[in-house]
Amino acid sequence: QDEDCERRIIAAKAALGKRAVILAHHYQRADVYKHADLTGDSLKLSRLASATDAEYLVFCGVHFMAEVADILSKPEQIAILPDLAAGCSMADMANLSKVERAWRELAEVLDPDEMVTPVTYINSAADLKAFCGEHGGIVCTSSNAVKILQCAFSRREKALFFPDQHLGRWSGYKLGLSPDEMPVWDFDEPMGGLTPEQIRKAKILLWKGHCSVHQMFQPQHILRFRNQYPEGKVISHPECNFEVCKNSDYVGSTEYIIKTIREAEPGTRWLVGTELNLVSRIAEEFKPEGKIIQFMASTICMCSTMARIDPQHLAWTLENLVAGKVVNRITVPEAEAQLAKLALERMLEVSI
Ligand code: CIZ
Ligand code: SF4
Repeated sequence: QDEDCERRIIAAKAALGKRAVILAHHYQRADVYKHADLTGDSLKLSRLASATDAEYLVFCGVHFMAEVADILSKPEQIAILPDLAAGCSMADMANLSKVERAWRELAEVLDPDEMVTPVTYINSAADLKAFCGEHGGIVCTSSNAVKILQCAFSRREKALFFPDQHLGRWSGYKLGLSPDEMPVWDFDEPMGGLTPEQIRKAKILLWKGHCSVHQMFQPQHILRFRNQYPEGKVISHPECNFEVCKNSDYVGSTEYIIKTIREAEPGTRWLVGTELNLVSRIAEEFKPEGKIIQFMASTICMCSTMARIDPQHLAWTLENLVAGKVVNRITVPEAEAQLAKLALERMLEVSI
């Protein structure tokens, strides 16, 4: 059945030719990834896709990524997500009504000239990016969060960072902020569970969100590795908790992790704290150079929503396109898309 599915994907791809481009995120499973025309992180994929003349952008990733592809692509291009249930649990931890409530509550405590800049990680719904566009805010990725926060601080004194507290905390730490300058905004509590005093003292208010995959990595995984292989290197994604990042030799985005290991000396040993599909892929890729690449946790940590994009859904999507039928199109309403684009463009101006 797997082989049958593979044949169907190859046949449909051939029939569509240059009309469709298949994009696959680094976290995508191997049996889907191998059919990709373009691979990368979410932002790189959207930019590469909009630079093509393809009519259909078949995004093998999660929902917010297909939204970004729709926002940044040409008007005639159509973004498609092969399974609409492929969401991101972290992105779901912030929604517009909770962010608007936080905004109102902050306005009660802070003077207008002390108000915060909203900064959203790209892992968020389009309406939150639009909120940022409307309120002088900006989008960031895991590659540029430090630079984007610096830019936010050059405009206003404080930032509200959502949805990932860990990326926000690590970036603030890199900017020299102390823990009490970065309290957590608990969106289930009135006033984020903070006192007016704490809010006034804060430089970054960290939304209480996290990635369920990266939270599995723990400092003891690193300790065990270092005891066994003192010469080994540890590299982690900034969605990992603070202690994991602090105990790593390198911290950075998926693109950064791949580049760092690619450029490392042959024969080096690595412990990697990010999604399993990515780690397994680079372990294979760099094996011929004698690089030994280990996954950080002993349990399996895959992005289960990303894994919903399976060969069956990809085959079904492509075959419908061959038959002239667009399924699972992702469209961001025009007004929302324009504001979200503004927040994305502010980021692109600061950082390429
Ligand atoms: O922006 C992306 O693609 C994600 C989710 C992570 C990363 O570090 O690339
Ligand atoms: Fe979202 Fe985590 Fe999956 Fe990334 S790994 S897409 S943050 S759930």
